[in-house]
Amino acid sequence: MGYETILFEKEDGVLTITLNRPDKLNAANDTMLSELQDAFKQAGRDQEVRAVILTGAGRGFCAGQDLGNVKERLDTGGRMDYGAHLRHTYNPLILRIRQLPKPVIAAVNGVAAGAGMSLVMACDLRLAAESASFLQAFVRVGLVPDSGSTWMLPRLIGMARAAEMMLTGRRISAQEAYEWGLINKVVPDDALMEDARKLAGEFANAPTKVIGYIKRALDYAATSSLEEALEYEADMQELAGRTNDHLEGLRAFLEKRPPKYTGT
Ligand code: T3D
Repeated sequence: MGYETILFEKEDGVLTITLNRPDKLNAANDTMLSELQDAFKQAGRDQEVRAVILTGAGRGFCAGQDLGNVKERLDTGGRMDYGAHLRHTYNPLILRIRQLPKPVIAAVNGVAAGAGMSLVMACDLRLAAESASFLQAFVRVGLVPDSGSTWMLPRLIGMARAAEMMLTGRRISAQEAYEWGLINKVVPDDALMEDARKLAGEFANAPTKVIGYIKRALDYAATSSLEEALEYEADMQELAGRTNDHLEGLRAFLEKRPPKYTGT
């Protein structure tokens, strides 16, 4: 695929995107941010892709914004326009991941800091290696949590713990993240990718279109009233009811055999 900062590998319906700047713990520079946008766009368009794994090369998952880049701007007398930068890079990327109508699994192989942690939270399911860790690094460099952190983190772990992580910048272990509900599972370091591939493989045989509707319904419900959520569920159910996979699921149940979903 010709990317400089990420690896893009497709196999058996699963696309694995690997952040690949290991010397910098996969800190995100502008090239990486635009390559990620492009990779997730491809994932959405490619009918063969039915699940995505996001992981990191080396000992880190992603250390957030590349602060070297920011320093270069300071050294040349300029200030970084963070608002504009966020609006053009991280914000559309987070939305693209959330709105991808396919499941995205984070396989967190090491530290996830700042916007790197936001990338983890934007995924649908999160597996982490025992040695992984998580921090809201923003405050440590005098910045406000961004890239959706203020929206996603309290929803995952509650306001008290989110405030603690954001205000102190404290680094938490994978085990603590699991106990707090930030991630779905902790696995031994050397089993992480195998576990992630197994899960993604199950998704590659799941009713993909319907999974897209479930993602939409969950995100919608996060900011709506019960009445609105009920109405939206009815809309999504109507769409699900028109899929081939719904019919196949019904037939398979009645014929007492495993379903063969095509994702359509
Ligand atoms: O508009 C906008 O862009 C605003 C967006 C902001 C979003 C953000 O993400 S702000 C937060 C940015 N990230 C951070 O503040 C985290 C900085 N990194 C760290 O605090 C630590 O590296 C970690 C706690 C993540 C890991 O610590 P440790 O001891 O395991 O590793 P290390 O030795 O600090 O890092 C290893 C190398 O990676 C090192 O390079 P070197 O010395 O071996 O050449 C280090 O400089 C580099 N590195 C780590 N994080 C970054 C980085 N280089 C550039 N940018 C980084 N964020």
